[in-house]
Amino acid sequence: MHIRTFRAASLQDALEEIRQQMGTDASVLHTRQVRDGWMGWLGRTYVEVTAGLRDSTHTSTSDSLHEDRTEGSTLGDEHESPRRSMFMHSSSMLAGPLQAYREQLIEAGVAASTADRWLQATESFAAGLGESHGPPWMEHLQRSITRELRLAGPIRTQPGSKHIVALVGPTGVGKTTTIAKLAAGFRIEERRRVGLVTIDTFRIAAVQQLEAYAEIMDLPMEVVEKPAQMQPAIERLGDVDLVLIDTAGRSPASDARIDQLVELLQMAQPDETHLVMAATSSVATLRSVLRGFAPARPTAAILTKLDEATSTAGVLSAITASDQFPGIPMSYITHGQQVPDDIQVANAETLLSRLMPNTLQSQHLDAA
Ligand SMILES: Nc1nc2c(ncn2[C@@H]2O[C@H](COP(=O)(O)OP(=O)(O)OP(=O)(O)O)[C@@H](O)[C@H]2O)c(=O)[nH]1
Ligand SMILES: [Mg+2]
Repeated sequence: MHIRTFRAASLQDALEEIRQQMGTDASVLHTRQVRDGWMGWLGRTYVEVTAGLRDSTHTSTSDSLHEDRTEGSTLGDEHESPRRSMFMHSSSMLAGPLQAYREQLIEAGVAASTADRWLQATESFAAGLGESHGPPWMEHLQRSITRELRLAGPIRTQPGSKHIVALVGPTGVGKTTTIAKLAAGFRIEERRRVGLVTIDTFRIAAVQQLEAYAEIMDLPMEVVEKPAQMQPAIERLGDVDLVLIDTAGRSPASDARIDQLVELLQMAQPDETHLVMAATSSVATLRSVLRGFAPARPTAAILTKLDEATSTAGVLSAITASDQFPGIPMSYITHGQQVPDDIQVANAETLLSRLMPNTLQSQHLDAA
């Protein structure tokens, strides 16, 4: 089969171009909306259609007409709307259990185009192993998503060099709690000298919250209110290996407050900035957080509240790379309120074991 991809401003335009260039025997294999520009910002939306044309030796036989109908509609078929063909394509190509997974993924907030990408990769993966008609599908799906996942690894410190790490993110996602977990882990397990800075002076309770952790762990702590205070505060922390900067929660929609945060952070010149997001958030919220905090130039993402999330599928679809977004590497995941225990370095196994509400059950069924 001869396969080509076309991009146009609308589906109708794309179909017309395919009709002109490949003829009316061409089949629509895949359709998706694409937006250019970083994360879809400042970009145009257009439609991308992948079309296929069978070798001429097959196109005139009745068999080929039958096959075209199973893979997608031929453009010459007046009775089949492109939208319906698209649906038929995605539901008829996939092996039975993958159809059910497709529905679950979409229900978890994953865009249909992402679900299709993952599931097609799953089928190819299984076919490569010679298991195109058998289990374990869930394992294949998990492996396919793992290949898209970027892992940042833990924060790396060197004794004697001041490594500066800031945590940013929306309100209430667990920034301060995560700072406490990280501080305890580096101080107790890694035996590093840790200092804390908070620029969350918006609420007195926020300063007190971090102060309480600093006291328990006997860590130096500085409070910064204005950009000019940042460098002197970091100096005053003395000879520490790791500086953890806690910030006030910001709404991703508040450009002015995010600009203020960026201005303060610039004075600290952090080596790493981790964007903290809750695994319980919707895909739409996660996308707006990723967009809203882009000016802070996050180098990694921390996913909190994994213990409260029923599924990680939506989160993974939001943080993995797509045409509109380069993806963000995950550094840590947190799975409870306990300091310092409920944190671990982000790893594919944990993230994917909770892919869908019934992942474990599916693995059981697959294995049966
Ligand atoms: N279930 C669960 N709760 C968590 C986790 N991490 C933090 N929390 C809870 O989430 C709530 C908010 O945590 P904070 O650390 O204060 O959140 P924050 O992002 O600093 O909040 P602001 O400073 O107000 O923006 C607290 O009740 C934490 O105990 C987690 O991994 N799982
Ligand atoms: Mg806080």
